[in-house]
Amino acid sequence: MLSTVHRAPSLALFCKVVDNYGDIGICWRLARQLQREHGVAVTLWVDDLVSFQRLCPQVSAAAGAQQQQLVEAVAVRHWRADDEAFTPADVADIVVEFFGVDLPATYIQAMAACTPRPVWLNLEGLSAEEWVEGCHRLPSMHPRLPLTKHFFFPGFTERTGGLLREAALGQQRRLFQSDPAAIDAFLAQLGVAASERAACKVSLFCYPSAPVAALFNAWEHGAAPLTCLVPEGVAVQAVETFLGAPGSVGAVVRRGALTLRVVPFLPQRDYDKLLWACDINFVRGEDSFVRAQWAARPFIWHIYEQDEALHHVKLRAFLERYACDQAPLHALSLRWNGAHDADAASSSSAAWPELWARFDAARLPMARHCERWEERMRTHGDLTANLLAFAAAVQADARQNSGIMPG
Ligand code: TRH
Repeated sequence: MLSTVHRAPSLALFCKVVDNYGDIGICWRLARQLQREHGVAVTLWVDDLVSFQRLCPQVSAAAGAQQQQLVEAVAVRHWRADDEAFTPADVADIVVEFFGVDLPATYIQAMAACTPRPVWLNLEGLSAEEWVEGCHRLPSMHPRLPLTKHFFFPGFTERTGGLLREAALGQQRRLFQSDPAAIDAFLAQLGVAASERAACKVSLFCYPSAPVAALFNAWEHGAAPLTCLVPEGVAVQAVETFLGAPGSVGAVVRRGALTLRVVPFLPQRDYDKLLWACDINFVRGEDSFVRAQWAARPFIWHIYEQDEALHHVKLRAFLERYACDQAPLHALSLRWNGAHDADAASSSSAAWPELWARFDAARLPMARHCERWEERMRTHGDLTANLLAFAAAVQADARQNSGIMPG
C-alpha cells in the first residue's frame, strides 16, 4: 500500500474499450504520464489490445491473458476474463476504474482483504456541465464490503480534476509550431505536397454521422485553397465519394479550392504533431478534443452521440464555457453536430458556405482566444498530478481518522 513517505505508489488502471479509441487513448496517456513523470508503477488492464495497438504500435495484440508486456515502462495486461484469481498481494495502492467499468469481483474481494485498503477511484468522462463540480471527489460506499470508491472528474475549472496534459507538452508544441522546417518535414513525410502545405491546412477526425459532404462542398467552392488531411478510416463514405476512389493512405484529389488527402492513422504521439501543424482541427470524442485545445489552434468538436440528445446539452455547456463571444464558432459547431436551431433566422441555420466563410473570417481573433484558453486551462494543474494528490489525501484522511484505511 501507499507508504507514508517517499515510495512512489503502485496503480492499477482498468480500461474497457466500449468503441472507438478514446477509452484506451485516455488510459494510455494517463498510464504513461503516471509512470514517466511520477514514477508510479502502473499496470494497465485493457480488454482490447487491437485498438490499443493502433495508437501504440509497440503493443503486441497477440499477447495471452497471463502475459504481461512492458510498454514504455507500463505493465500492460490483457483483461480477458473477470474470473481471474486475485489475492491482496496483487492489489495496487491505487485502483482506477475508467468510466465506471465493473472491476472483476475477485479483484474487489482482494481489495477488501487488504490492510490498509487501496484508494479506489472511478475516473469519469469529461463534461463542461456545472454539476460536475458537485460530483467531483464524492465518495460512494460499497453496499457489502468495507470499501469506498471516490468519483474523480476531469474538467475545465479548478473545482474539477483538470485535463490530461504532459509536463513538457506546451514547450514541445511551441517549439514545433515556431519551426516551419519541422512542420514541413513532418507533413512531407505524410506525403503532403508543397502546394498543399502552403494552403490553409485542416485535419479531419469525426464520427461517420458528421455532415462531411456539405463541408467538402463549401470548401470546394471556397475563396481560398484549403488542404484537408483525413486519417485513414475516418468519414470513409464521404471521403470515398469525394475521392471517387478507395480512401486508402496516399489517396488525393483536388477539386475547386479543396485538396483532400488521406494520411495514415497516426500513432498517438504523431497525432499531436498533426494538430499542431494544421491551422484548424476537426476533432471528436474526448481525447482528441482535449489535444486540440492544447494545440492552441481553432477547432471544431464532433461530440460523441448520446441518447435523448444529451450530447447537445454537453456541447452547449462547453461552447458557453469556452467561447461565449465567438458566434461563428458556435454556429458552425452546432451545425456540425446537428444541434442547430430550426429557426431560419438563427445563424447556425445558415447555408454551409456562409457558415464556413464566417468561421474562416473569424480565425485570427479565434486563434488568439485559443492561446488564452490554453493558458487558462494550464492554471488548473494537470489531471494526473491532481489525481495522485487526491489519492494521497484520501489515504492521509483514512490514516488520521481511524488508523485504518477506508476503502
Ligand atoms: O475515438 P473516440 O471517438 O473516442 C470516444 C470518446 O472517448 C468518447 O468519450 C467515449 O465515450 C467513446 O470513445 C467510447 O475519440 P477520442 O476520444 O478523440 O479518441 C481518439 C484517440 O485516437 C485519441 O487518443 C487520439 C487518437 N488518434 C491517434 O492516435 N491517431 C490518429 O490518427 C487519430 C485520428 C486519433
